[in-house]
Amino acid sequence: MDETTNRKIQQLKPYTVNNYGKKMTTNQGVKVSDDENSLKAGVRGPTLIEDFHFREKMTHFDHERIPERVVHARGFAAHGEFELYHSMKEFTRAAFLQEPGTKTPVFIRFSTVAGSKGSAETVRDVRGFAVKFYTEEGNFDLVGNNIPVFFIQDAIKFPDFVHAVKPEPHNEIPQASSAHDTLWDFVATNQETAHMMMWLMSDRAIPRSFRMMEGFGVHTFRFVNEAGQAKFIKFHIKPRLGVHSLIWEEAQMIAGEDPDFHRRDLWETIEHGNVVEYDLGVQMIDEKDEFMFDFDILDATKLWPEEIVPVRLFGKITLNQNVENVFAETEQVAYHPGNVVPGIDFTNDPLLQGRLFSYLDTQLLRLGGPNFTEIPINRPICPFHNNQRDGFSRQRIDKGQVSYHKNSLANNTPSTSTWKEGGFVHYAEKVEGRVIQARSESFKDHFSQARLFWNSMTPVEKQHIMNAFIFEVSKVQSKSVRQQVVDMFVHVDKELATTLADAVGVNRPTGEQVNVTASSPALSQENTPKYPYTLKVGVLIGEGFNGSEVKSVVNSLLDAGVTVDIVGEKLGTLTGADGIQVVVNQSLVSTAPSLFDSLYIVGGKADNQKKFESQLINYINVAYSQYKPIGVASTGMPIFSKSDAKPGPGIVFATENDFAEDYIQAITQQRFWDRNIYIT
Ligand code: HDD
Repeated sequence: MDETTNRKIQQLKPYTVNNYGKKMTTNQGVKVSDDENSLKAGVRGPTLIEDFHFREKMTHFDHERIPERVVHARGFAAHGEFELYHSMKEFTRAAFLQEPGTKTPVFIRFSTVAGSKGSAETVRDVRGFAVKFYTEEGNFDLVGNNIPVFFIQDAIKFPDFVHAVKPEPHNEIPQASSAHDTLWDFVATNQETAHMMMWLMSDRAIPRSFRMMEGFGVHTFRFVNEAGQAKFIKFHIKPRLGVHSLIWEEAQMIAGEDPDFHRRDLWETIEHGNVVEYDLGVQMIDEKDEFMFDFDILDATKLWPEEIVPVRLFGKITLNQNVENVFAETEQVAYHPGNVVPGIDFTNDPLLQGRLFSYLDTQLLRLGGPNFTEIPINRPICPFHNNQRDGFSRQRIDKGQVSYHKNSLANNTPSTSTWKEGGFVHYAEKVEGRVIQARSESFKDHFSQARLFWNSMTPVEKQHIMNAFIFEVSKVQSKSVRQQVVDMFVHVDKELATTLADAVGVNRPTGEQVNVTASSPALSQENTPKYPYTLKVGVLIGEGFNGSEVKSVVNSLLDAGVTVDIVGEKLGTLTGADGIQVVVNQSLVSTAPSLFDSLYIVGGKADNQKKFESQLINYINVAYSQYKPIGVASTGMPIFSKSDAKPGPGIVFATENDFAEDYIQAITQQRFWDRNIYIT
């Protein structure tokens, strides 16, 4: 599906405006004669209010900001399609999940949660993963995250959690960070957070790319088929490139070097025509098996281990078109977990139930009234008819005398639809019980799955989690909170809590870890697929390089789908010893080693040789300390040998027979953890 067949893009087309080459007018369409001087009484006199162009320009500017999202303010989106490859007809009547080959336009917005709209993207945080499916039967929104569980079990606690994680209100510090007193105070006093905090401290919270994250619907939803039979489901989105992360030191550097790192990555990938693909699937549990598990399937702090309840993949999501205008599309898009289509329904998960209220409510404020569904990006691609009328900025012009139901003057239309006609009929779940404000006993185990996650990590992943705990809790000023955190996480792992206690100056914990020995290999990123495709290599190069060698290596990299930047002392053209020329597209000062997945050290001559060499040595040292693969060309050896990097895993020399092949293999592996360096 490209521009011509994606029905959502087609729908947006009439709204897009090209101002290039046009005459400037006011919003009333009047041609403007002067846009640099306001109308004045005398050339040095006061401005006159009758200057309608000045007034209109200024008032529009004065009003051009809207409230940022209360959470997930920092986000980036792209258009694409979903194509069904296995029919799910047996389980759901959702029209877009019936016939293999059916294509549905999608718009996906990725986000961080805590930071403001302009905050850095590589901070430690959960990532939002919100998908709008523009189906023939209306919009279905899968408003998920890149982590399968959540901080709290009941939506009534959401404002408290968000107040705790956002910058502290008295000084608005820290920005886009959970490393502060109020968050950890909330964690220790609300221990249902334990499982999610393990994920937040893990590498999942510093993804390499939006293209390399899993997406999860988190809640238990329902599929309902044509016969009215239901199954409990959880949605999963799996990136075809696997799940990959930055390391913490790298993420922090990138936050300064390129705060737009994740959006740039997605934007450039799509602009270059490269493929961005995920698979969509569900885990399913029969209604009769609702109580078969040692966790409550309605508890959003629990996952369903994939080894016990496998993920059934049924379709592919492809992102292939960037937006035309970020405000019009990405900022104004309004997702809502309550936007479902016939065949997909809710459950009594108390977190989901509360979300069903919150999203519409927040959008009324953020987008200024009830007509935000008419904003082009939010419109369904199917027609919609009802008796809702008026309100701020109403766009559509509903004809006729009648705007009520039932009626006889319009032959009782718009009319409702039966189940058979495709009407949404809420699932007739039997519910009984007394009205009560309480938490189910079955929601009370907060530590077993936190430990399951810990057990599933490799030693390197555990070390990263440990380091994250030490970093975050070291930022907490209150000794009492630090002690409470240690005393809480001993229930996950005694060694983790004891090491943390020693590192943050509090007493070692006396409690015990829960007795869980199980693990779930699907949770470890070590088991994820790995490909060289779209990984980024910086070629560090100066005059006098070996042209045929470099050309052949770069061509092999490009053939493997690797993205290559030629990085030199300055922008311009460089000439090799054999006369071959390369164009430098990044200078050593305009980019940085953390922004590459690997470096190819070619070396050579520069105007300021001393500076050039010291810059290259710094690049090598940083990449080496970040466990990245490094390729060394025949001319790169002298510089490489002056760096701190040691020959060993992930260091590939041109002297090797199959250099290009070995180097691409190293790039594919991405990290070489067994380097003997102090940062882990
Ligand atoms: Fe939420 C935005 C995901 C719990 C209330 N949420 C928002 C976005 C995502 C999520 C991805 C950004 C959508 C976009 O790009 O515009 N939220 C989640 C997930 C949750 C979750 C996966 C747990 C499973 N959220 C949650 C709760 C509440 C909210 C419990 C309140 C009861 N979320 C909101 C909100 C936001 C929002 C305040 C802010 C902006 C918006 O909705 O449109 O209504």
